[in-house]
Amino acid sequence: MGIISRGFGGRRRDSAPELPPGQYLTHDFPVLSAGPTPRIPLDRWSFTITTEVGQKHTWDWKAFTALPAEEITRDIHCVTKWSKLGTSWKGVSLDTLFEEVETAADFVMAHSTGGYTTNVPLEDLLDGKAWIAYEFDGEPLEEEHGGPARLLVPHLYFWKSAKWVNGLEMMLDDEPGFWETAGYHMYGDPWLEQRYTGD
Ligand SMILES: Nc1nc2c(c(=O)[nH]1)N[C@H]1C(S)=C(S)[C@@H](COP(=O)(O)O)O[C@H]1N2
Ligand SMILES: [Mo]
Repeated sequence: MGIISRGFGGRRRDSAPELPPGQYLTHDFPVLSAGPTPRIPLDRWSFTITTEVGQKHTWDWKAFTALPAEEITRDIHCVTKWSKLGTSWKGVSLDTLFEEVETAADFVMAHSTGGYTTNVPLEDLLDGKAWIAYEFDGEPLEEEHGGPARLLVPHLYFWKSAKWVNGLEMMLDDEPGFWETAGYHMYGDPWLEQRYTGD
């Protein structure tokens, strides 16, 4: 060794080849919430996919956790520049949830208890790319991190992974959610550094 490279400002930061541009490595798990943490009892939890013609597909906690679940290990990247590598989750693939859904719409608005929303193209939720996660590191997902269940879309910036998600609404046109309305990028690919509108 002997050579220590310094980042901007002279601060040393962990970096790794698997980090997207502009990101630094963190080993803790920061909590980022735009509002208070809702407490959602499991007997009042439900998740609904609403199609563009108003058809609803709803799962309560019992039905949801009876679906086949997957163990997921992925890197996550927050737009505030922290990345966390190899995070472990358990959840239901969106492929499973969309099996019984008929839709011609290409865009999705995720809705959360508390009013948070975020938009994602449907194709970014399918083919093994997204889950409704309810365990982290082998434990029930903590409320601060979105428990009982959150959307997990690890290939996009983490603001797309809506905590306390309670539904997906199919949309014919792409519309901005909470942060996208405030100037965040409509798509949010961390490898292309799509942080803000115009990136
Ligand atoms: N409902 C809801 N989901 C949310 C947020 C939020 O404020 N409310 N923040 C987003 C942002 S900006 C990030 S970086 C991640 C943070 O998740 P964490 O608190 O588990 O680290 O959640 C995303 N999902
Ligand atoms: Mo974020």
